Order: sequence, then C-alpha cells, then structure tokens
Amino acid sequence: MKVLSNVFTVIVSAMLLTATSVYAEHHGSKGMNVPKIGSMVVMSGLSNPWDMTFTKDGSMFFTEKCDGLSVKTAAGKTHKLYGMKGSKGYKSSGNDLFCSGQAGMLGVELDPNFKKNRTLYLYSTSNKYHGSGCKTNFERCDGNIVMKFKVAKDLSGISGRTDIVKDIQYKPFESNQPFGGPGAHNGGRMAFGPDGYLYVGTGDRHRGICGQDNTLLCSVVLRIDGNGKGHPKNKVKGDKRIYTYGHRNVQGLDFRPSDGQLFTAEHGPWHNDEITALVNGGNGGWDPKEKTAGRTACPDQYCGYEPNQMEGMTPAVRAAYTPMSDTRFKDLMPPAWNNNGYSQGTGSAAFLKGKNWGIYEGRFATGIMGIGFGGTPGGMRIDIVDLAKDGLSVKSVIHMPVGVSKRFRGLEMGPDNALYATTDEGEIYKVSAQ
Ligand SMILES: [Ca+2]
Repeated sequence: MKVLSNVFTVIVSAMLLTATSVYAEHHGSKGMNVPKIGSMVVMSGLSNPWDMTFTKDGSMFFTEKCDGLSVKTAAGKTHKLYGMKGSKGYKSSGNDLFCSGQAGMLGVELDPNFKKNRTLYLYSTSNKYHGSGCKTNFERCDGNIVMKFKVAKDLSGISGRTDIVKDIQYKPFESNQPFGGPGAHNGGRMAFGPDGYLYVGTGDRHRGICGQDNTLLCSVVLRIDGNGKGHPKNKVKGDKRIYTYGHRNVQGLDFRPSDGQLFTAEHGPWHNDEITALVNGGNGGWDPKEKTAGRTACPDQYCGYEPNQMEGMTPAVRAAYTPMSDTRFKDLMPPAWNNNGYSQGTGSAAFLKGKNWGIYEGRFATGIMGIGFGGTPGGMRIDIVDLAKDGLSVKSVIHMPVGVSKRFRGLEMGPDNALYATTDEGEIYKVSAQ
C-alpha cells in the first residue's frame, strides 16, 4: 500500500504541479502529510552568491558579493546585469561599488508591483558617500547603500540607478576582533512587507555604540518607501527611517504569510543565534558598548566578543557579559529561539509557502553557516522552525533533510513553491517538497 501510494504521489507530481497540492489537501486528514524533501543544484561555479529574488513567472535575480547582479531567466538564459568596480562581462556597472570581507553586493528585492513598474532594489557597499568620514573605525562611515533600478522588459539590462539610502554604516579598517577585517556586519537582507514598505536589515559594523544609537543607520531594521523615506508611523526616536534597533547583524528577514508578522534570524557572537518577532519601535537588546552594563574597556571600544575574545569559553559566560538580548532594556523584543545558547551562524530565513510543504507549510526555514568554536558543534544546515502564534517561542525545531551540508547564506521561496538557497561554496540549490 505504502509503495503504491508513493508511486502515485510521484506520478501525480510529475504530471502537474497543481495536482500535487490537490493531493496534499485530499490526503491531509488521513496521514501525517509529511512532505518528501529533496535538493538539486541549479547553478554552480558562482562567486559567493548572496541573495536571490524571483519574478512570478520564474526568472531569478541573484547577487555575487564581489561581482554584481545577474538574472537567470525562466527560459534558462543568464544575463550579467550590473557589475562592481573591476568586475567583467556586465552590461553596466558602478565604479563606486566594491567588496571587502563580509561587505559587497548583498541583498536584491523586486518591487511588489514589479510587473508594472519594473523596479528592482539592490544593497551594496559603495565609496560614493564617504565624504569626510571613514578616516577611522570610530567615526561615521556612510559606506552601504540601497539603489533602485528599472529592469528592461526582456531582462537583458537594468538602468536609471537612483540611490535611495546612502548612509548605512560600514567598517573601513581592520580592528582587534575575531573576524576583525574591514567590512564586518553589514546586514544586507531586504524584504517588502504586506504594507508595501521596504524593510532593510543592517549590522553593527563592529562599532560599540551602534547597538543603541539611533542617529546612525547601523544595528537597525529600516522601514522605508520606494524613495527611501521613513514610514510616518515608525516609532523609534532618532532617525525616522528606523523600524527596530538593537540588532547585531540582520541577514535573515521574512514576513509570516498567515499574519504578516516580521521575523529576523541573526547570527550570535559565539553565543545565542536568535530568531525574533519584530515590533515597531522595539529593541533587539544588543549593546556591545564598552564601559557600560558592568563592562570595562574592550578592544577597539567593542565588547561584542568579550570577555576573553580570542579563546573558547562557556557560551553562557560570554552571553552574560554582552548579551544578544539584554534584559535591562524595557523595550526588549525577546527572541523566540536562541539555538540553545549556541552560535552556529544563523544568517538567512524564509517562510515555507505552498501546500506541497505539507505539515511544514508556514514554518520558518533558517540557513545556518556552521561556525563551530570553543566546543560548539558546527552547523551547516537548514532548520525548520515552528514558531508560536505570538512569536515569543518555538514549538519545534528540526533539521531539514536536504541531503547536503553547506554554508547556506541566502534562502528565498520561488514561485514554484520550492525553497532556493545560495551557498558560500558557490552554488544555488533548489530544495523541493512534494
Ligand atoms: Ca536580540
């Protein structure tokens, strides 16, 4: 019986995509409706592919951190659209765009009305707005930007660049930290909310004051319109573009389909990766400032890896010294999940959409990049997280059976209800459920 029913599933799925969802609905009440999950490589040989975004008819835009933006059309043709300084083969390029360490061309997102207005948003490091800043690590450095473009009807090129955010903070020089090179912690993920506004994740760029300073665009999630203007109802006091603050490095950002609640997935500093439900005006509770909350001076005025930053130590001791979610803040948004106190590199997230995901439909997929340190086991996996309705806890976390272990950098749902994943190893995977 079981074999027959499996064969039936495969045949139906192969015949017609819609048939799969009919099957799942029909049999949902009888079995446990557990999907069969498998993965395949759809692109390889890329250089640090970071983010993806899809048109409704299946064309995929993707970024490569040190190269630029490309699109793979639904027909299978790849166009190299917009390159960075020194990159080759792109139809056009921006000579102000560069990469360094974790920084470079990161997020890409299409306007919700893309079919009509052909608008695309792109996040990158740029030297165009450094001005008189960026001379040291301890001053303002406007080095990450959000650009807006028009995409040609046949997807062969983009044009009309307008920079809508010019002052996201950037780390210009090496400092005395682990992973201390220039370009640390830029955030870079973007998503449109059900309210039609663009949400942009940023990072603390290894600057101690960033966590709780709302005059600078660092450690925050922005909520802006398509011209870069803040939502009139943003509640944070300070820069009116800020939706939430107190984040470490927001690289995972997605809205829950059932109610539009925004969640972030963040990478912890050798303790506490976090998934958090965001609230307008809320504080993520990250404050790596020195000489505060019982801390002494820290290397380069940044306590993010203290105490004892170069050595392994009990994550709980580190977590108490510079917490990912400091409970002394009254406006703290508590994490729903903290990876049992470990940091293994949570860096991307996407809600699973489509009946083909069976019991996992609506759950939160998070990509983990596997840093093992000081007794913490490596990760390199995708988790499936069942979040509670109130967003304050999780009901279960299981590892997605994708069949490979990679540094999963970006996750995005495709219009075919498959989950797509970029890896630091240079691939884009398609993870299917049926
Ligand atoms: Ca937090």
